[in-house]
Amino acid sequence: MTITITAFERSPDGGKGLARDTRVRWALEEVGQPYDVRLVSFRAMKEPAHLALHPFGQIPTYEEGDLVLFETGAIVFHIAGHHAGLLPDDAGARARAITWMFAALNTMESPILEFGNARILEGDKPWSKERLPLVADRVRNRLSQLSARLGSADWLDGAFSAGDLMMVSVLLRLRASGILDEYLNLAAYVARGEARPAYKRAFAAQLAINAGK
Ligand code: GTB
Repeated sequence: MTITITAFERSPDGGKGLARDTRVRWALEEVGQPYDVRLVSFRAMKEPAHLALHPFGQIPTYEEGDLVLFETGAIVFHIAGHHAGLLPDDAGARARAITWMFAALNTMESPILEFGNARILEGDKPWSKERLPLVADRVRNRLSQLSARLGSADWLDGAFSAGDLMMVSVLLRLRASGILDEYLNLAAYVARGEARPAYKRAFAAQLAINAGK
């Protein structure tokens, strides 16, 4: 069955791969599933046809026959659950990989998004100078804890899994801030993720759409 995802017609990052369709593309590449992409404008995202797929008017969405999904956590979990390559067969290891997906999305992504908002959207507010260090320290706190757990391992729990895919995708949002480089093992972990052929294919595919826009 054909898989179709949606992505920005024009990503505000100009092809840095930070929009969340990249993590879905990466998952599909890891499991070797071909997919189509439907590009949507910011205006089209808020119109009824797209809202029928995504109640919050965002990208990405995922369509496979009658199935329509939104939320990258749910989409990557669906892909990982239906194709070999992203979740271990052993029940315990599988549950731990899923735990890392949730940790990436709940425990790590929340302060990272807040930090991004504080840096970019609120940077011109009079209170920004006071608030930004607090928000940055919340991120550092989580990064220290994650760094301690990862230690010198390549991946979070044995072999590469959907948990790593999601964690690397979330950490990538920090690169421009320089904060990730304070944690050498995490910077190397993210680089390992980016070096995977499947990530490179996913990145190149979104770049082909967004480069030069
Ligand atoms: N929790 C949802 C998920 O994981 O799927 C979040 C989806 C989401 O935030 N989608 C964003 C969106 O559609 C695109 S990825 N935004 C439009 C809107 O809400 O109207 C977030 C994003 C956007 C831009 C950059 N960038 O340019 O660097 C990075 C990430």
